[in-house]
Amino acid sequence: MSQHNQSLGEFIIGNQDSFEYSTGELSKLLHAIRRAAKVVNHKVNKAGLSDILGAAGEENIQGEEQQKLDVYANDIFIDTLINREILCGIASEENDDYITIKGQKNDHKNKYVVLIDPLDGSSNIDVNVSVGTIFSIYRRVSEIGTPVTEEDFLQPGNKQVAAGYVVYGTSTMLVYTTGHGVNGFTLNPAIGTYYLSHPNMKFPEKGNIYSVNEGNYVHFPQGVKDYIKYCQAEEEDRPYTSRYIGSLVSDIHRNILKGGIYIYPQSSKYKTGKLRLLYECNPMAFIAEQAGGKASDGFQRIMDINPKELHQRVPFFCGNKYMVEKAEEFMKNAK
Ligand code: AHM
Ligand code: MG
Repeated sequence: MSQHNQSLGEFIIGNQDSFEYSTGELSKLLHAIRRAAKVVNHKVNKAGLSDILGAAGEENIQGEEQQKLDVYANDIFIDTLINREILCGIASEENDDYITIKGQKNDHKNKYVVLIDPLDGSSNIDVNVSVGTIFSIYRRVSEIGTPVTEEDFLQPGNKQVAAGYVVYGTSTMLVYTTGHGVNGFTLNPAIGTYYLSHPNMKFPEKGNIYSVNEGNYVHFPQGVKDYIKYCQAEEEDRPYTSRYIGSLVSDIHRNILKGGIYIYPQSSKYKTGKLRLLYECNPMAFIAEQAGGKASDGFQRIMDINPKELHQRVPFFCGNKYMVEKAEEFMKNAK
């Protein structure tokens, strides 16, 4: 990758016309996300140097301890996105309720909503392991000129107009889709520009990685236990190799590049799974499908689920299509 590669800014402008509504607003929104991600990246990179490690002393709506960087990343994304005339609302993992944006003229004329997990996997920060940001973008369904409603956020994933993630890893990458394939951009920190480094990302045809928190094995449903045994069996291209970072963005990113399946199932601890449908699973599902993969709750397509609440959790099976289908087969047979 060099500065001869296309920059993210050039790419967004160059591909603006392939977007159905093509008013330039979505491009502006992606520019804003790109900018906020740079600021968060800067902070994440210096995490051991400034007083930013550790807990902030508060719990979020889901009863999880907020890390200082969770709060910081949330503020940066919200402040950056709110001040542009594009969004009518934002929902975040870190906020109990959604935020209504009236717009500078107080006329509620903006068309898009964003759902965001500003810093996913934040319990990994203190030990210098990659974390990420996940975002999902929809057009509002309520009438323009009126305040945004919950209905605008509770749309099924198949209505997403764009989704993506940022991985703050050994290098920082922004990966996104608007429904025309998946493209990945790597940040050159020296000049603060993202360059197209991974055009048209696709799962490789074959995968040999399974990613699941096996410490919870005894609490898993029988179908998942059976599938894990299948992954470990000595046959054809198996046993698969086990890789689990515990940082959704990094685990999925690796599996797209190398081929594999990620599973966070329901368990006796998390009755409906741990991951959140709207700002974790749906955007990752959109990316996975656009990369030729599949995302399911074990029985049905993630993006066809009709959400009932903002912080809803779902079981998540995501990866190479044939691997997810195999896991679904085990889930069905164990029912
Ligand atoms: P978070 O949003 O509170 O960071 O939780 C989500 C994270 C995912 O990144 C990760 O895949 C999962 O939780 C790990 O959970 P566990 O430690 O139970 O395996
Ligand atoms: Mg999260």
